[in-house]
Parts: sequence; structure tokens; C-alpha cells
Amino acid sequence: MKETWRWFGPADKVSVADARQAGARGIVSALHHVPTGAIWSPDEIARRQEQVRRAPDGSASTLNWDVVESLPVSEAIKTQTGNWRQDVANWRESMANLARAGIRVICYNFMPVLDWTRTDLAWRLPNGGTTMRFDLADFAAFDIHILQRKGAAADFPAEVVAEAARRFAGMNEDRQTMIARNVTAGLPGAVESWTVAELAERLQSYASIDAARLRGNFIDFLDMVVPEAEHLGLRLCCHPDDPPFPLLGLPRIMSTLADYQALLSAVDSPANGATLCAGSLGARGDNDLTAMARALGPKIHFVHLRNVTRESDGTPCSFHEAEHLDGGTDMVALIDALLAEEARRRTEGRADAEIPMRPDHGQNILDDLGRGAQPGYPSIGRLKGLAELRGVMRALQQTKYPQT
Ligand code: DNO
Repeated sequence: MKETWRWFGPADKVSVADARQAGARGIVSALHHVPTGAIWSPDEIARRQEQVRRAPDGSASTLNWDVVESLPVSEAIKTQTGNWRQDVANWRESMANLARAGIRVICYNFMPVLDWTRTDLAWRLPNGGTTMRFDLADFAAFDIHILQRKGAAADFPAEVVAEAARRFAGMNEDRQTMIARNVTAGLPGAVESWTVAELAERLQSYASIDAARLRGNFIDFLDMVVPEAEHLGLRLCCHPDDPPFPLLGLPRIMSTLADYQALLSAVDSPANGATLCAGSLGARGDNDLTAMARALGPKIHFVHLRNVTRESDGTPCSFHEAEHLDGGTDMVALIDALLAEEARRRTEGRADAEIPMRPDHGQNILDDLGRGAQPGYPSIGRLKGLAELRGVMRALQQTKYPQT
């Protein structure tokens, strides 16, 4: 797999030069400053490519912008309201501009309103480092008591509702504000951020959209973009829901293997593929990541390797981000399945035999603790994750998949 590294642009406290020292061979980035729905112009794309290729002192970084994460899909498209057709036309134009610039892989997601969600961004680990955590009772406290969403209590098991009430009663204002901010303000890469009042209003726009309707809207979107993507030689890859279960009464439709199979077969094309994010999908005990890698194999265009520890059985549940080789996913078996897929592609002569992967997230350790990088995207924690994953890949490659 091609080792890549996410870079949020010039404001990122972890630079392209850092990524290079971590041993990355490619960069994953997005034009986060372009508003959702607007066209990514050739000039803006070229500027970002140059920022990736050249260090501020003018020297070559030797890295290229390989993968887009994400080209955002607007709420208008997801709900088929307002100017959604114009937004789709703009998305297609952005695709064409990216293809002309030589960028072939485009990751996006179809999560309604919220992108990835956590309640704690710096949860203290026994070793003194910090990691990100999703606490179901805290999330329920937000949903039931801070957002005060009608019917929210019915969406959680009774013991979580009771625990949420206890937590809320003991929460000071700072903690309330922090949970609300973590949930509503959007984590890095999320395209939209809301106040609590705006969030409540947004939820209203989904009042008549259930999972079936959202899936229908998604298929309409794919029908409108995939043929053009195929023609342009692009590989679109949908990121799964994170966490992979409904939140705030909103449907989530990219959480399981069956979800992926439904969407990939509805619009069957090599351009319609998956981002296999082990950390997101791994927050459900019924997702077997190795089996998913095998089943989705030829359609996997991008891989996020990360692990989570689920703190209880069942879905939904609390979980926290583990070290890359720990947690619920057998990372060695998953990597083995992905390397087998690459080997299979090579025998077919596929030009995309090498799948881009990135070490997803990382715990904050050592100097990360004072660096203030984007939550989930520290330099040393990710470097450690990448180094561990690289070790597994190298060992498997040499013993099972020697390349000619
Ligand atoms: C979190 C990320 C997500 C992801 C988007 C893809 O770290 O994996 O923000 O980039 O959901 O569209």
C-alpha cells in the first residue's frame, strides 16, 4: 500500500516536511477554505499542489497531493432541497478540475449534518498520553438535556438515559459547553459547524428523511456523478459513518458491509468505490473488518488504518481510539487481506494495484501534548502508528507477497 499522510493545508501545525520525515510517500488534502457547494477552481487546486510539492524555503518536498479528502457533499444534495442540482453540477466540475490536475482519488462522505463525532478530544490514558473518546452517556446527556431533542430518550437504552441524567446533573457549565462544542462545532475535516440552535434547526430538515429516502438521495447523487467520474478515470470512495450508528435521530446509511454493498451495486462502476476506514467501522462489534476488506476488495480505493476499543458490547456503545495495533480489529489480518487484494490486482494488470493508505488518527504522546495540532492528527502519535503499520506491511510483504 502507498503510505500517505493527511495534511490540512498551510495552517496545519504538522507540516509536509514532517510527513516526509515520517516516511510518507504521498499527501491527502482538501481545499478546506472553499465553501461547501462551491467549485474547486483549477487555480486553487494548483496552489495546493504547489504547497505540497515545495517547502516554504523553495526546496522540493518530493511528495504529491495524491488523494482528496474530502470533496464535501452539501446538505442540499443530501436532502435534495434548495439549489441541490447546482451543487451537484459544481461537484462534477470540481471532479473534472481535479482530474485535469492529475488527482485520481476522491474521498467524500454522506453523513447527514454531522461528520465524525466524539465527546472527548483529549481523554487521559494511563500512560499519560491522550486519545479521543466517544462516551455514549455524555452524548445522551447532550442530546436529551442540552439539545433537548424531542424523543431523544427513546433512542438510548434505559440505563444510558439514567446515567445521562446523573451526568448532566453533575456537569458544570464548562463541561456542558465543551461537549456541545465537540459535538456541534465539527472536528477537523468536517465541512460544517453549527451552534446548538442551528443544529436543532438542521435536524428539522431531516424530519421526513428516513434511511430509505437518504439512500435514494445518495443513489441519485451517484447516478449524476459516477459516469462522469468513470469517464475522467477517477476513483470516488465513500467514507463510512463515524460512529457507524444513527445519531440525533438522523439516519446513517454507510455503517455496515450490507450498506456498502447496496450502494456499490446500485451504481456499479470502477469509479464507485469505498474508503475502508477500520477505525470508524470498528466501533460496531458486528463489523468484521477483514471480511469487509475481502468482500469489498476490488472497490477499495483508499484505506484508513486505525483501531478502537469498544467499552461494551452492542451498538451503540462508548469507545475510545486505541493504539493502531491494539483494539478490536485484528490489524495484521486486515493488512494481510488488503495486501492479498493488491496482489490480485497486479495479476489483473490494474493500474491502481497499489492502494493508498494512511495511518488514521493517533494518540497524543510526547511532544504532541504541547503542540496543539488538529484533534486526532498529532505528529508523533501518527508517526508511531505509521511505523507500526509499516512494520506489519513489510513483514507480510516479504513473507507472503514478495513483489517482482
Ligand atoms: C476523521 C475523518 C473524517 C473524514 C470524512 C471523509 O478523521 O476520517 O473527517 O475525513 O468523513 O469525508
